[in-house]
Amino acid sequence: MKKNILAILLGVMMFLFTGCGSSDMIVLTPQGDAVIKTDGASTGTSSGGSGAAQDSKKEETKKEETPAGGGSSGGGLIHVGFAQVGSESGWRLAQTQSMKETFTEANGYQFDFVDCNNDQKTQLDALAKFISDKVDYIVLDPIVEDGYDDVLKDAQKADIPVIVVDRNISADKSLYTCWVGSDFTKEGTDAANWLADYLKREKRDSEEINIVTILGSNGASATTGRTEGFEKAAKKQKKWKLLDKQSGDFTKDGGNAVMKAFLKKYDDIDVVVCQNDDEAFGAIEAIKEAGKSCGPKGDIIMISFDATKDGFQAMIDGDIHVDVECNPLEGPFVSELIQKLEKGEKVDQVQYMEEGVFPAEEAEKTLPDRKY
Ligand code: GYE
Repeated sequence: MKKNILAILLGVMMFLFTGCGSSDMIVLTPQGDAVIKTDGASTGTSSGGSGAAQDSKKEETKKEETPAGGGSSGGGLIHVGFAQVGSESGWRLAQTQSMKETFTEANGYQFDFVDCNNDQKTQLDALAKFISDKVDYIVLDPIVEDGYDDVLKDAQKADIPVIVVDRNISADKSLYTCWVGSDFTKEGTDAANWLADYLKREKRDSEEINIVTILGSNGASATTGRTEGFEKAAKKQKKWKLLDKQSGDFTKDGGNAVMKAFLKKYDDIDVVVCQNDDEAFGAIEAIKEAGKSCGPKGDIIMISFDATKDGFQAMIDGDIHVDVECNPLEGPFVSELIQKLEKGEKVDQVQYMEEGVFPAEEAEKTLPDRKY
């Protein structure tokens, strides 16, 4: 009898401890505030904890706690090493700024920043150096998804917590402390849903629609997620034809070169999906040079991702139809995680930034409030 009461008590405690099985997420607003958001889309499936890289989003949105680790060396500054992807885009510059503004001496940090120039070897070397320098925390924005397992094992052996930001990695979740970034697949789905609604509103939903995509960098999870989300939703649209896709490497020059090639190859492009704003700026130039036009009053529908201030300006200028937001203001949030880990608190393994979809007609009104 006593045993039963104990079991019930234990059960109640477990229920409370695990957050009542809810699927709350901490998300970041574009203003950089951390807020808890309940994900209504998440199912009540029991946690499998498989650790497989391709776990479904439902699996990922669940709150998974991970043990704290590391701790600052002595009473001085907390030493943080950040291996940044590069400086390929406006989004990237905003993310770098957010990190640099956060990890200052005044805020109690010693900050080592390495711009890895989109080169994974440089990034792996930077991570190895952080380990040999015995930093307190490593922050990694992985250029591509694969190839970090060994260095993460080294960091783990050295007892250095690794916080992965922005792009995802395929390494087992047990090899890093946590990840904070964007739901790229959702961004791709949002873009496709916007297009379906727009075509309906324009009474073009019975027309054949030819779509080309300027992909981001090959192997980056931002590219694979956006592509997967868009293509899955596009499959449901009988009239959409995905003509072609090529990488523009998340740069303006890349977007320009790919768009030029597309315009040579196809004379009936209806939609260009640019996987970031910089590529869109390059593509817009190529379209205009070819004597065509884009944007709500033009020939070609332009979809972009990131929603930087320059992206907003391009919408106001009439060149882009819609910009799907990707929030780069991760600095304060990563700092908050580190402060929790310092206190020995547990942190959630997966955390998403809060993001929206901005159509051109809202751009003028929204631009003054934009932070990046
Ligand atoms: O969309 C692009 C940048 O990883 C989300 O990388 C990021 C992407 C972003 O270069 O502009």
